[in-house]
Amino acid sequence: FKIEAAEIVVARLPLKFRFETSFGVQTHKVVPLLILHGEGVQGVAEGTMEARPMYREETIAGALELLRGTFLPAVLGRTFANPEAVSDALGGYRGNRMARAMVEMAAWDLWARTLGVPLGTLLGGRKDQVEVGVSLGIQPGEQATVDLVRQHVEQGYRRIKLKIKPGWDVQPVRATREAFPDIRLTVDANSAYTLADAGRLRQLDDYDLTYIEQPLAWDDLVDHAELARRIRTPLCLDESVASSQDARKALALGAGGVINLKVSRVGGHAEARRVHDVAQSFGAPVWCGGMLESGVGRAHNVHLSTLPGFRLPGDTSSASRYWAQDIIQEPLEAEGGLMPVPQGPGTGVTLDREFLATVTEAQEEHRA
Ligand code: OSB
Ligand code: MG
Repeated sequence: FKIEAAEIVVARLPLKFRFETSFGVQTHKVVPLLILHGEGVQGVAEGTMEARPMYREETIAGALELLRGTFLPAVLGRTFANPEAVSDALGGYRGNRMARAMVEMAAWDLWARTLGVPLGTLLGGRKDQVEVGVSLGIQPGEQATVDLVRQHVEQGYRRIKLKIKPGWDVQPVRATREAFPDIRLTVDANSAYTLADAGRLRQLDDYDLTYIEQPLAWDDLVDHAELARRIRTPLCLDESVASSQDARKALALGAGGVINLKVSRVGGHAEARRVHDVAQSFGAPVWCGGMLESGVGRAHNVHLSTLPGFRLPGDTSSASRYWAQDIIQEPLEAEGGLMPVPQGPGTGVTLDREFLATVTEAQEEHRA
């Protein structure tokens, strides 16, 4: 397939809820999109880096500059045998995996549409629906937490993940567990603790959590391995796994027993599949994380989640939880905790160009 032209669109969407994590509070999402135009088809991907380097080191401004100056010139006007060849074209560059993933993921969508096959099928997935949970931001108190959990349990979500931070950890977990003795419950600290907090984190062992997600530093595996020896609850790594090599090292060290797999964080679908395969070889489950994606990124996530190693519910909850209106035409709605995989070629979703235009902040075109 040929990549004839590229379009960058930056949109801004208001979130329906105030999302508080150990990083701070989010009320809007800036959505950078890359649209690759082939011969009569287009492939679309969403960047998941944020304006500021809080989650990982990448930023939207940095990604756009790399796309313009380096990554797009490496692929525009060229013909590729498959999406792996596209990532190979960017393989000499280090880091910046979320930026490279925009090119790689758009290429997968383009290729899948060229072949007329759903993306998940091309990746080797066989499911037509995937299990999903929700990630709930920090609430003002225990009662507010329990009320919000109840809403989502009633909607059928198969796992509740609570964001925690030092000073707000055991309290919401204890309250939630007392109100819901049987739900699958997890927490996510987004790197807010250190090994000095091991005693506090060990108190979470009393609440039957499926895992504690990324308690320690974003770039650390050794301390996670030490913490894993000191507490019973399994650790799940998110920020710390940027590649299949990271996954191998993490699992070999015992730094975690579960991986939150985000396709953009690891550089695209091909690398995500390698992370999935490494985890499978260690017998470790993976699940699909989210970055508050619009329907574009969400559809990519849902397709990736059809691989067999995704054995725990993902964060790809209903798009209507996040947005009053999405930038794609199709609804992405879970029912009973199951998200249907969009059918049709590629991601199976289509940009709503009319609505997108109303939320677009910047737009540019690139040709060879
Ligand atoms: O740590 O998984 C995370 C959102 C933004 C950045 C990091 C994370 C998250 C979430 C939200 O937990 C998941 C979602 O609903 O998309
Ligand atoms: Mg996380």
